[in-house]
Amino acid sequence: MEKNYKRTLVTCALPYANGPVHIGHLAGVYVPADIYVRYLRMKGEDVLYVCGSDEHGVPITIKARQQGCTPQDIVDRYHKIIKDSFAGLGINFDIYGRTSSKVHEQNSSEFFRKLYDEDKFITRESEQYYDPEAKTFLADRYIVGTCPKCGAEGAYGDQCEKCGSTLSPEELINPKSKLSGAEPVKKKTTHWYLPLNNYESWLSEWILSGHKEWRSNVYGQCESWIDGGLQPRAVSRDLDWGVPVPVEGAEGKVLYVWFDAPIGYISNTQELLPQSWGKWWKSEDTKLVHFIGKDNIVFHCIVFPSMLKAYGDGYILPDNVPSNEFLNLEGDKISTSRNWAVWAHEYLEQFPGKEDVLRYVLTANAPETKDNDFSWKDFQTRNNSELVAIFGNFVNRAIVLTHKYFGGKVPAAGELQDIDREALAEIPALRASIEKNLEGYHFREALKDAMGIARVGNKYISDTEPWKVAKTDMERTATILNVCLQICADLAIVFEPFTPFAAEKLRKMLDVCICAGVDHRKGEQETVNTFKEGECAARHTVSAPSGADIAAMSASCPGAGKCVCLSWDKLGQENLIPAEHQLGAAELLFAKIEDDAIDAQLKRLADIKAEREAAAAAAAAEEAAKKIEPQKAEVTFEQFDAMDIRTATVLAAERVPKTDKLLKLSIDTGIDQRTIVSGIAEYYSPEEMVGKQICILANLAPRTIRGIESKGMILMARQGDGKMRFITPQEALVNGAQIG
Ligand code: B3M
Ligand code: ZN
Repeated sequence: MEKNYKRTLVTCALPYANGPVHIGHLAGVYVPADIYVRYLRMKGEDVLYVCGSDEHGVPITIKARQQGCTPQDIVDRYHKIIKDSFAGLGINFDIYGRTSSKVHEQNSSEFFRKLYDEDKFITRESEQYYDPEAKTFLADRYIVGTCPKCGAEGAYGDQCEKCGSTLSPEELINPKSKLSGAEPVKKKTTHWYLPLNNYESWLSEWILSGHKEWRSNVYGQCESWIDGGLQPRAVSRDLDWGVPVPVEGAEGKVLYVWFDAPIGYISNTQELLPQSWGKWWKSEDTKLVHFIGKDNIVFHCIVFPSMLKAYGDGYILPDNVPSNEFLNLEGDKISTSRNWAVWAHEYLEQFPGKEDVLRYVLTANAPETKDNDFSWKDFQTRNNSELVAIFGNFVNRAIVLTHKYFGGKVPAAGELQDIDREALAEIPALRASIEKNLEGYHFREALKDAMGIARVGNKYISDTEPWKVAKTDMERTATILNVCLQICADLAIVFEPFTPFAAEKLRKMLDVCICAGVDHRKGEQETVNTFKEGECAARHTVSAPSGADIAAMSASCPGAGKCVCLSWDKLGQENLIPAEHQLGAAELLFAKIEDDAIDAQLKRLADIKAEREAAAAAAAAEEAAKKIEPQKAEVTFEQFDAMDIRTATVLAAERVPKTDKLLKLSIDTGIDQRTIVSGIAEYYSPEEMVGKQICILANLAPRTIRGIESKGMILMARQGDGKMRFITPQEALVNGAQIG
């Protein structure tokens, strides 16, 4: 049943501040959330949009150790990079906080303390790995060893990155501490656990009976967790980075990162709205929506709700938890450790002015119901054949022709013909579909419909051909261009959630402004401008209390009555821009992306792949080199003594024509000068061999190889990978010295 809420609190998963964000994060969480928030704001709804960095957890401490700096240095660095990337893409949270903040430390400590005081935890003693030299417990990631599944060295205690197997430290062969190299020992330690089993029937009722509308991937995961039987979950860790466990006798223990991180949503809200945060978190009138990736489902649907339930005090639960599947890159899993990703901050540097293109492609290809693939070719095609050729082309033709024939003033429409009415009639229908899709978290479909409006416009202008009509009938041309400009205004509204930069540019061309809704970035004041200054001729700004209705906001705009103010509720209505309204200058909305830009990206990825493959081949060869052949059958002394092995020196060497492997060597054996043909060209050039002292089996029966008589054999040592080296006396000797 749809509840009637008064406000919406949207949270996005807090990215770990141990690396930049990539397109997988953007497609999975942040772009869809941003579309949703922008849409609700344009409808005049009161929305709070909260995110921040997740700055605790073991990976951050590992990265700090690798880089020889402190965990604080790491999170400071990545917090900034991530924050700037979001801002660069137009993802404007009301607050982008951090879990290393003071507010959060207090808040999460207090949260733990209350549950502790009320006996909501159980304690359990368990054996954990301990580094006797570094004198510290070891998180699974801190233990490395040989993978029991694939034999790779350097597998972690929780996962082998080589074969992808999930492991436990017990399974590792030859486990070693990453800190000291010492062999970890088991040691007893006590931790606090949240007994999720106590919340099982409540969770089942709330989710399995109450939220059948959740996406099937989310619902399905919840169902399998609950049906599988919930277990107590540790909420503390032995670690020196994080929020200290705020009870006596807990030295060296911190809150488990997945205990403190979701509380970070609350802390960040408090930081922004120290007085009024409660209405966002503790009012049944608030609709809470968590946007997350699929690997976060259990924490947001099972663990965090159980924490809030245990805490009580009126905390609300999410109304929905839209979660996407994963995005792949060029057919391969995105991986930070393998550098197989498109990083947001690099994209912004390499494609300035193309923020919207990424937002568009990631939405058009969003992995909403299944894993999906990002490819640079598709990126280029979607830009060139959709954004440029349909949306941009339509807008450009409409505005340029209006300037050409009517001096940039919106011409009045005469009587509409069927073709005009039919085009305009499509828009309200598309709007209804867009709204339904956005409200149901189907962003891909919603974008398709929005693009549908651009297609309507593009088809209309192509079919009506105002540039031809203008030769004979200016009145009809006026009507056609009026219709086109109304559709442009619709596009300036409908694309605001999806491609906000282009929508803004379009509004500038049309010289209209828009109510994009109140945001809360100014905190308690809640009077942030909605009409951006300089956006229309009146250069007005407007302030309104959050949640004010759109009509009231528009009316309070200083430019009301003087300029053209658009808002979501006008989408698909008639006459959005009145006749005689003066347009701004025409600009290109989108620019073509040329092959060289795409080729550069493909090359970068190909280089990464080649590097990875070369490293894998080198590692395989290293393994093969270690392979030792079993000993041959026994020989007698006499058999050995029959072999005449001598020192000799290479006098001349040349390649045997038309072969890759053979060298023809003239050698001085001390006994004579002779020719030996040897298969060592793969390992030595002729130049390298000349002058070298070697060992030969001198009395081997001669053989003819490629027409050359070879007398004897050069002694070589051969490794498991086939690599060969000739044998040379440890000190120069005369040629012909006997070996044995
Ligand atoms: N940092 C995991 C992630 O980025 C985690 C999300 C926390 S949300 C409270 O995938
Ligand atoms: Zn493995």
